Amino acid sequence: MDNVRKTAFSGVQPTGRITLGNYLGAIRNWRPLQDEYNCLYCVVDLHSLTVTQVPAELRKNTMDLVALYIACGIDPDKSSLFIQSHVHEHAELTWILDTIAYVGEMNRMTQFKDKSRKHADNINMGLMNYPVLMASDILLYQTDLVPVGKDQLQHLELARNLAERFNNRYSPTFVVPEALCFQNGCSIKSLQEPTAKMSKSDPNENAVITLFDDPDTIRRKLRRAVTDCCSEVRFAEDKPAISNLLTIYSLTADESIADAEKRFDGCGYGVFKDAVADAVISVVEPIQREQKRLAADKSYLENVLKQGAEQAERTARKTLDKVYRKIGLIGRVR
Ligand code: ATP
Ligand code: LTN
Repeated sequence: MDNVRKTAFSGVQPTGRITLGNYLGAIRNWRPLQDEYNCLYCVVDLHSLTVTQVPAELRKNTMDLVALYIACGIDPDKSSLFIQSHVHEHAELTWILDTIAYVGEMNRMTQFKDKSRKHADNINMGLMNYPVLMASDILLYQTDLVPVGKDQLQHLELARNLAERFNNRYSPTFVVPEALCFQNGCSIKSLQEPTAKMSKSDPNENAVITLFDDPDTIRRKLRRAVTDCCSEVRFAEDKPAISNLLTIYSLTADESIADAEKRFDGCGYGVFKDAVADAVISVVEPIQREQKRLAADKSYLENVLKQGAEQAERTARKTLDKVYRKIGLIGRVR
């Protein structure tokens, strides 16, 4: 790894079909960082185990997501692209950080509370520990920058707190990371319930556009999207549904919200929704084509993952050795 450049790290869980929210809020913003930072992009499969997975589906989703990263412009020659479970240091550092994380602070995590409500029959220790594993992902690589959607800011704050706590208790060891949220921290909302975020695990398929939906499905879902009263295309707090569609349009058509409001002034919702569909399809279709091509090339993907894990492991091992030493564990003679 280049020691002069700063480091960026991010990841997405292979918990299902990647949504337009994941793409616009996170993955899309990763590509431009590659020329300036040492980038590590990870498929965080261990995180996804916190909710029940079907093993065969998890395997498929993981490889599909690797192909999708590349289709979205992650270049394996510029970035380390790897699967979290391939670098065992992630799980090991989690145990160490667990011993300095307080149950009280973990209990306050919004995502933990949300997921506990949604999966009341499976509130496992992993669900509560999820943010510590995420902190380990980040801190292992001495990460400076973490490009994520707005919903992850609380987790990032915990990573910063754990880094500072460890540094204060022992001695400076971890870089304290910063979040990078684009478009003023854009958050794409559900098409059916525009005050909730669009989420891959939403059981209502009509609420979510995935990067795997075909053009007809995308258009149908957008036509069925709920709207607000008064058939006026305007961005406003009391118009969450139309504001969400305007955000999606603005990001996919690359036009400001103000220009879009002017363009659709007096057009009515039908015309507007079709234009949103056109813009979304024009972004999603080329990615989809490339993803499909790459997903079929198993040996290429395996090579990318091998190289990515080897690169990641070198830095991860160095950090973990340092951590073990500082806390008083005896280093293994090799
Ligand atoms: P799940 O439904 O399984 O919890 P998710 O859709 O919330 O998944 P994650 O894997 O948790 O997706 O998130 C991956 C990345 O996408 C994160 O950086 C997150 O901030 C971002 N992200 C997720 N949903 C949205 C959204 N609706 N709008 C913007 N960014 C999002
Ligand atoms: N919790 C994140 C996924 C994630 C992540 C990370 C993101 C796991 N580890 C490290 C950035 C950096 C989420 O998006 N739900």
